Amino acid sequence: LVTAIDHVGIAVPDLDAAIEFQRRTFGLEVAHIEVNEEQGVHEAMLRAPGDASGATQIQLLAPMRDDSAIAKFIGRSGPGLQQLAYRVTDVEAASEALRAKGFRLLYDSPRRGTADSRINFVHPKDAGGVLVELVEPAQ
Ligand code: MC0
Repeated sequence: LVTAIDHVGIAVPDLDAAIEFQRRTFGLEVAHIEVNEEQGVHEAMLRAPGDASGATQIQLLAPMRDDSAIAKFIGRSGPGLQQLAYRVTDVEAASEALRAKGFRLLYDSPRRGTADSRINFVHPKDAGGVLVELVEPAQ
């Protein structure tokens, strides 16, 4: 089902401060920054300097609205690991295969993720307490 670990997402209160922390402390570089209005997040993808394109990235997620998933997560748990994203070749097929096994998917059909990827999520209560994102990268 899964072809790679796409990214690990960290909920942060302040995107610029979190980018600076990761850069100065660990030497990670910004690969991509965007706003996702539907998800209510301002986000950055980071990678280690030597990584090939397609390697696992670190995603920093800052809330843009009080009613966003990230604002709610930080309000309850504080900043920290929020999601684990698996890369798949066909998010609809992967979602359907998991639904058929009884897993709850959060969306009936895929939504737009980072860099025009197509995404869905497995409910954290069905995945060992981890919010699992399925990511089909843009062609
Ligand atoms: C909530 N729970 C989590 C969790 N969020 N457990 C692990 N990891 C998380 N991230 C737990 C709660 O503590 C609670 O446990 C239970 O799940 C149900 O909580 P709830 O209050 O009913 O649900 P909400 O309102 O907190 O919503 C949780 C849910 C939501 C996962 C449904 O966050 C959601 O829709 N997430 C998908 C969208 C998202 O995360 N977007 C931001 C990233 P107890 O034991 O207290 O019952 S956007 C993104 O990721 C993009 C752009 C991309 O990568 O391309």
